[in-house]
This record gives sequence, structure tokens and C-alpha cells, in this order.
Amino acid sequence: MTLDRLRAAARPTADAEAAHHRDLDHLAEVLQRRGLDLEDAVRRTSEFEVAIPSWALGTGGTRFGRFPGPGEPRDVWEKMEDVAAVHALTGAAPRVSLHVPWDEPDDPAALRRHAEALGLGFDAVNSNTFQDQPGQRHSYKFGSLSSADAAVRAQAVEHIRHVVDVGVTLGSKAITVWLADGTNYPGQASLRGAFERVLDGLRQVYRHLPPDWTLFTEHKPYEPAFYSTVVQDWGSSLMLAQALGERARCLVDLGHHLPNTNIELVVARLVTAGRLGGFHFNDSKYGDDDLTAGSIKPYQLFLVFNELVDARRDVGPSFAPAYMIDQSHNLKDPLEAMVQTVDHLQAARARAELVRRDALEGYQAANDVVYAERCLREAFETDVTALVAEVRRRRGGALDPVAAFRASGWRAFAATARAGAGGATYVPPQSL
Ligand SMILES: [Mn+2]
Repeated sequence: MTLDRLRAAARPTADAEAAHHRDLDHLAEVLQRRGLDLEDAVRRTSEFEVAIPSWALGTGGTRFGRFPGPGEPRDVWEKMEDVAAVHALTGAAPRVSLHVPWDEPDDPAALRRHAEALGLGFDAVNSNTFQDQPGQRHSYKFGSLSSADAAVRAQAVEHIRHVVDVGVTLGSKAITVWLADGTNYPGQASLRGAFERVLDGLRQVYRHLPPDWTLFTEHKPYEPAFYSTVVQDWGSSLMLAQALGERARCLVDLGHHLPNTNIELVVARLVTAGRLGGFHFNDSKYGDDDLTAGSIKPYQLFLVFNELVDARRDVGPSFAPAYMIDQSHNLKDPLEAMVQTVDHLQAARARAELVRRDALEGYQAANDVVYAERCLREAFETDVTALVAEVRRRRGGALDPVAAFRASGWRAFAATARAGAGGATYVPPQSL
């Protein structure tokens, strides 16, 4: 599959480019009045990159059904092409977050060469101890690392270590462990015992990590367990990270919180603890909906990025969480959804870069509630369309990446090139 058609579609017409520069000049003037420098904001926003999950390039589904579209990638090799497409259009998605075993390659070294030829690298790899795989000896029905059965726990440790080994060959530097472990009924398991068994299992995984690797623990309050989840909140995740060691960090999945949770506060706490590892970006209305990041609660996404930009300023360049996407695209074309997501994330980052932080500190010191809030609203309400388009333009992407994707005819081309294998090769679960 050629990327040339995307790059050609990404090149703006003379009229579009002229209009873009007029918009950019206007924004520069608006920012100048606030004492902000457009060039500075463009440069800082350009630092943002996000990894694309291998499991969200085909249509997802719910427990009720799945409605795949034409031209979806048939295997992990074609998924790399789709990630390269997202990167070609946005200039901000140069890495893949691979799921094992869903997207485990027969030859990881060959997959790495394939990715590199497409200009891609690998972010955190993801293990799976929440499903039984064909031929698997022991079932995870009653948990994996938390299981009461030592043989089940040993199998789970072995699997996660294997995922690390695959990741080493791919050039990844981190593993994300999300555990479905939990119970549906009071009394089903010891709440303390289950946690201690998980910690013990993660210690065995941690000992297997190469010295330059990081282990991310991902919390989730409920689903599939409906009474108790072992790593149910950021406090449990932090306890694990602190018990394991310096290279264990907490991963925040935006959809893994109960309604109305103040997620930016969770982020701030983890920054203070020095244990913010990374993100799974998505959005939700009710539960772990895995909708497009910024589609439901854009102000929340901005406030999360506000904490990140603030932390970057205080901590310095060593503050570098792993930014990843975790979504399920049930209705949208998965590639359009992914491109739209990267755009939303870049826009949230750009807005956070426009917060006048010195002024905000002054308002906070003076207990000026209204002006402190106005300071954030001013940045949030700024139209950053031209700013983000400029970031993309300088990185070889499109001014309007979704429009460029449609204009390229990629999907119709893929439908022909990828015909005959029955669409996607697996049915991803609604969420993880
Ligand atoms: Mn996740």
C-alpha cells in the first residue's frame, strides 16, 4: 500500500495555504496581545507525539455486535501501514503500541524492520491475561496474577515476561499491564490476598525487565469485574509502583474512572509522586466507552494537558510520559477516527501551551478566583486550528488531515488491495 497518495492529498492547494497563513497571522496577533509568542507555542506543541494501538485500526465492537468496514488491515503488517498513514497525515504518530497475542508477529525482528521502513517505532507493548487463548493450559476465568491457583499465576507471569521479550526485539522500552482480575460477589476472594498475589506476580515480571525498561500498571474501577477489581484506582496502582521500584509507573486511561472523577487531580498527584508513567487517551460518557479523545469532555482533556504542560515546566525535559491512544471505533472509519483523535490531542496540548502561567500563579497567590479561572478559559477558548495545522504542516502532515484522508481515496484503494481475506483477523473486545 502506497503512502504517496496520502502525501499527495496532504499537500495544500495554493488557496488553502494562503488562507492558512492569514489565519495564522491573525492568531499570532491575538497571542501577541496576551504576551504570548506563536512560534513558541508551535514549537512546544510540536513536541507532542502519541502512539497508535495495534488493536484499534479495525472496527471494534460491543457485546451486541461488530460491523466491520471494507479495507481494514488483515494482519499486523497491514496495521503498520495504517499507522504510517496516520503519521503521514498528522506528523505526530510515529509509534505503535502492540498487543500480544492479538498482534503478535511470527517474526518480531522482521516486523521491526517493516515498521522502520515505514518510519515507525514501538511504544509500550501490552500483555493479555484477561482472555484465554487457544491451547492455553490454565484458564483466567478466576483471575490471572491474583488467582488462588499458583499454576495460573505462574502462567500469567510467564506470558507477561514473554511479551517483554517480544518487545525487546521490537525495540520497545515499556510494558503496560492491565489486569481484569477481580470479583463479582462479596466473599469470592480475599481483597487483601488478591492484591498481595498481584504484587508478588508483578515483582517476578519486574525482575525480568531490561534495565532501560519501564513497567506501567493500569488501573480500572470495574468491568469485567463488577464487585471488586484488584487494581481498581490510582491509589492501588501507585502502591504497586512504589512497592516494585523506580521503573514501575502508573498509566492513566481516561476512561478508567468512575463518572465525575477529577482526572486532572489524579494526574497531578501522580506527578507529585514521580510515578506518572503515561496515558491511554480516549473519552467516555458513562463507563469505559473508548470514544474519540476530546469528543465528549473537551474541557477535561484540556485540564489534563494543562497539568502535563505545567509539570513539564516544573520538572523539565525528564518529564516524558508515554502518550498512547486506547479506543474502540464502532461506528467511525477507524483511520478517520484515529486521525481525528491525534488532532484533538494536539489541539488540547496547544491550548494548554497558551495558558499564561505566570499570570495564573499571580491570580492564585491573590486568591482571585474569577481571574484564575478566566486564565484557563482564555486558553481553552482560543481557536488553535491554525496553530495545530501549522505544527502538522511543518512535520509533513496535512492542514486538514481528515479531509486529506478522504480526498486521497485511501479507503477505496485499501478495500481493493486488501480484499479476499474476510476483513480484520480478530474481534477486539470493547475495551481494555
Ligand atoms: Mn487502556
